[in-house]
Amino acid sequence: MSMKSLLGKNIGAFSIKNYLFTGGSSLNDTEKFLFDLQGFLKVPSFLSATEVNALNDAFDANADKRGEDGNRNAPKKMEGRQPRGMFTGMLEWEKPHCLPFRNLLAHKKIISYLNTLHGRGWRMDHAPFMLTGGKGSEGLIMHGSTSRVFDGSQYYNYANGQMRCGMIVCQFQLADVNEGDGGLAVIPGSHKANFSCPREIAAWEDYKEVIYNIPCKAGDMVIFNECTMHGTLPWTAEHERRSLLYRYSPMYLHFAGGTYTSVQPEWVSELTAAQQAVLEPPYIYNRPLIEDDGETVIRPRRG
Ligand SMILES: O=C(O)CCC(=O)C(=O)O
Repeated sequence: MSMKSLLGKNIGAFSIKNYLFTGGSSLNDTEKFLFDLQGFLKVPSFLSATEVNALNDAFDANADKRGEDGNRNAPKKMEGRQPRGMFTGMLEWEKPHCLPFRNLLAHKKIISYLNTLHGRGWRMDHAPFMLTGGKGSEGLIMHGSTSRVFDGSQYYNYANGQMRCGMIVCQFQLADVNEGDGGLAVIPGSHKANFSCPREIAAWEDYKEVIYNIPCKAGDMVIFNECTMHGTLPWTAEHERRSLLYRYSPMYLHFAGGTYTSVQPEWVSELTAAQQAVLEPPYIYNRPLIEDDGETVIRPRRG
């Protein structure tokens, strides 16, 4: 559906209730404290075992689609390792394999996190991808805009009782990450840093103690702000890394480059109204907003 036609839709459904909507569900106080403090939050058991199995089964059935992560900015002394593996395009895989990925787009449990960090009306930024790789897969230098400059695409702001973020990343672990296995690492608190991160720290050579490789169980989700310094430590475990990344931005922002068209591909029409809402381009008026049930969509003229 084009943006033009969408803007013309459902204005009749607009109501005072919608206009005065309450802002939806929110994080609990502990989660708010931790995200504000750290610039990331681990949410244990976000996915059920059934959901993890369905996602893993879909990857196993599409093992031939594995590519390489083209982003090979590893610290110099780590050069020569094998590149990280990457899967993309899962939302378009043949049924039933695309379905567990489509179900994650507007997952009922993600709503409170995105409402709290973006305000309502958040949207998918980039396409989802999975990072994988066996023992010896290379890392990626720590990166993130911090707070040393204002970057409208990746930022952290707290004002008037609200946290607000530019692009954020939801990383769903589909395999355990034990302490020291490698994979996602962050510098906690760096979303508020006022100085550039020295290269030796970003390349995890010195001050290793400030870099935190987040241990997780399969099914846990880590949500982090793109402005929090983050990167990848080389994978050391015998089992394969399996980290699925969905990135979301506020409704007025589009991070990924290129000229985009607002005409959606045919498969999008198969999605629920809530899932389609997440794939809308950036705009404000009459934007579809997802209610806490993960199904109902309202379209107030302005949120
Ligand atoms: O390995 C990770 O989880 C971090 C990935 C990352 O920072 C990136 O793809 O930009």
